Amino acid sequence: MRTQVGIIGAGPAGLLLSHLLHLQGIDSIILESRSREEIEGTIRAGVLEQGTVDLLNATGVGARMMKEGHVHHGIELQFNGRRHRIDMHELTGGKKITVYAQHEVIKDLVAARLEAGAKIYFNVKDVSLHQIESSSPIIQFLPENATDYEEVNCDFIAGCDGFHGPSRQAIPANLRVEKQKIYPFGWLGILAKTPQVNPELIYSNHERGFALISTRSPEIQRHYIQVDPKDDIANWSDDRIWSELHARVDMDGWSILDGPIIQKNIVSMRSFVCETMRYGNLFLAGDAAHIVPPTGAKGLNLAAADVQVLAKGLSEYYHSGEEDLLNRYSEICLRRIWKAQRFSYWMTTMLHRNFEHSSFEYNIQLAELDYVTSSQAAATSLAENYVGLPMEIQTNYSIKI
Ligand code: RFL
Ligand code: PHB
Repeated sequence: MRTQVGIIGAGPAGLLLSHLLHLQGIDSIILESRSREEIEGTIRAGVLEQGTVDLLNATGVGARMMKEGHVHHGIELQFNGRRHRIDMHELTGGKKITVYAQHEVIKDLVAARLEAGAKIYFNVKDVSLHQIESSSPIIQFLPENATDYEEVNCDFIAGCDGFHGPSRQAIPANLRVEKQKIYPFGWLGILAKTPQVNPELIYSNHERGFALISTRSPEIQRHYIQVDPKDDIANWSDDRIWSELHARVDMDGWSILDGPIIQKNIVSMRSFVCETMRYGNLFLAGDAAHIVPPTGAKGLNLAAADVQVLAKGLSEYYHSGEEDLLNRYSEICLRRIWKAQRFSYWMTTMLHRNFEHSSFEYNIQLAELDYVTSSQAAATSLAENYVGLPMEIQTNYSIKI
């Protein structure tokens, strides 16, 4: 089969890229190793930057997000037994974030793509990339329930297959420039059937470790606690999780509410950048090229920013033969990526308890929090990064779906 852009991965990056290309008259095929049910049911991100929300709205896939998502004008930082609000709306001239689950974004994008007649192959196996240095790269794969391999012949391959996918590995190791930091922190995340306890997210630095109070709806809450990344979820009974959450976020006269935990898991944390985001006619986007620790809530938003640049570059190439933007793809994306890396690293090191640190370093963390919550300049810096720095490249989409 033939298409203009072969996309590996139906995560936020791959689906959004396919959608943006379609709006510009460019054909794509998506290959995804998991089932539609699985990708639409995996619990991950929750915070969408203003720019991501604007992009989803401008391209006609924001209606449900606007109805069911929750707009937040601020966040709260808790330390030393006190809570301090960062008024992002006020500090950024009216910008805000929207809490809307990643798998809901996925559902909206899959529905829009299928309605527009897109080809998405779910449950594919053995995806491999060939001839990526040439102008006619090939993706080989085993379709669901098939015994014979098939090929997608395309002009470009978009590697949107997340951190563990094959796309990044297809770039010769000696040409790949990669930088990474592993943290001694893990996040134990839960979804719980309990009422919302606070109108805004609470990021808590506590002696026992970091905790985050987030939400999904008035009835379903999303909370996280810092744990050892090598810890086993089997060691965490629901009672133990709730008692740790209480210890880390409750204050005089205020308490989170326990309830049935419907999902729990532990993820480890790393910062990673593959600076070689283009090799021949392969372009990497989203987690395939970079990972941020979730404390800054940036991963999905960065994926959306990458594909916005890539879609515009491909559009210029197909509509006017202009390759300048494609040639500058890595350079343009990396400026935003490194700023998001800096912010995510800063939030992570400021808010987590590093048990290998001395009390000196812990006091520096608390002083940083004190500064950020008492200086307008420092709070503004946090706020403008949290709501999202301006997009490097913008396109006026005419909605045709
Ligand atoms: P994804 O979502 O990993 O999608 C990649 C897709 O590729 C498929 N795939 C393959 N397909 C075909 N063949 C293969 N060989 C394949 N190998 C893999 C996979 O099945 C998958 O469907 O990457 P993408 O699209 O780049 O999107 C990135 C985001 O998912 C990620 O950055 C965010 O979830 C990060 N993140 C957050 N980001 C935010 O912007 N705001 C947040 O509030 C936020 N919170 C979070 C987060 C990530 C978290 N975890 C689980 C690490 C909270 C958490 C706890
Ligand atoms: C979430 O609601 O899942 C969430 C919120 C804020 C973060 C990370 C995840 O920084």
